[in-house]
Amino acid sequence: MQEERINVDIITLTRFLTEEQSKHKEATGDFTYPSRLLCHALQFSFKSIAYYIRRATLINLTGLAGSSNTTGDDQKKLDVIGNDLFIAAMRSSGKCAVLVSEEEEEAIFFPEHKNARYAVACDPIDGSSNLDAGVSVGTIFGIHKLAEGSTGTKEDLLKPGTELIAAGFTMYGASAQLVITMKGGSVNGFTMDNALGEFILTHPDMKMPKKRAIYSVNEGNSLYWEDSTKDYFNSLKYPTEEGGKPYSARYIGSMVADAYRTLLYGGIFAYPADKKSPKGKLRILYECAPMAMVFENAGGQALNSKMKRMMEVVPEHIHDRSGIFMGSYDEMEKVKSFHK
Ligand code: AHM
Ligand code: MG
Repeated sequence: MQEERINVDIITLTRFLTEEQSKHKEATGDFTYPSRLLCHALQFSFKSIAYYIRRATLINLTGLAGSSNTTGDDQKKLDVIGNDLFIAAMRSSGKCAVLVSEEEEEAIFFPEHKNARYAVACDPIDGSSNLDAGVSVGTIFGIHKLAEGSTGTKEDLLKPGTELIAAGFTMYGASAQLVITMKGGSVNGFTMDNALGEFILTHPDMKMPKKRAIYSVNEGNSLYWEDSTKDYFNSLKYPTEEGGKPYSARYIGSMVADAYRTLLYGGIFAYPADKKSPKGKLRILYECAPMAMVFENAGGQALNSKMKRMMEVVPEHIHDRSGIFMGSYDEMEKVKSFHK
């Protein structure tokens, strides 16, 4: 019988970031990596949000909090807790000068931390309408460096995704999966080991399949879609070439879960702008731009509904929205050809 080999050289997220940081510094002499303290704080917020989500049904954390957030969505009790946990983590890191959260109308400033050099945008619990059914949700984050001489203003975040120094998400599913990427770097996936209390590198250097016949979109909105969007999705369902097979549809309704599957399996995820929501539904700073960075760094593409590179879209306001199409490289070429 073959003996099972146990991996004793485990790469935790902390180890990974430390090693990457020193490699990067040696290569470029530049410090474009988020500080270790900020990353520790992020990790801690993911672990604690995962913990509360797992226990929600047992400790009366399901259902509404009785309030609505800045974008008019009803807040779940867990939205409020996730937000509070994230804010506390960023404050205690001492490295975050300004934070934008989906759950807060205004940016939050931490002027007590004079040496803080980072601006963070986050959606603490994305897809929260799914929470009470135990469906996967996630936290999305994007990190910018403060402009030279800035002590932290909204403008430090009102920048294109191309200036993000790091971005990613954690999906709270059967296990907690953290995906992170740095500017110009690879995409790496970590799985939470609850026994060790650590995120372990399980998906190094993630690359998206170039194509896959899976589409992920809320087709309930198709009545409101532009004709080009209708034509594109119809072409996936009713192939005209001989022997062509229709695509499979997969839609969870949690961007993080739909994006994670698309990243691993390939295909396309879209939330197009439409006649009902001409500006789109998903938010640029803490949904679209971080995901676009992950997809591009994994070899995919991400565009807005005007077929502009999502990473180059500059929000005017912190909660601005956009239509988005993101997916495998070849599939995105097809999207473009229908939206000329
Ligand atoms: P939320 O941040 O309020 O949870 O909304 C964002 C979510 C995304 O996770 C998901 O892709 C989308 O809304 C689903 O919207 P819909 O229910 O309209 O399909
Ligand atoms: Mg959201």
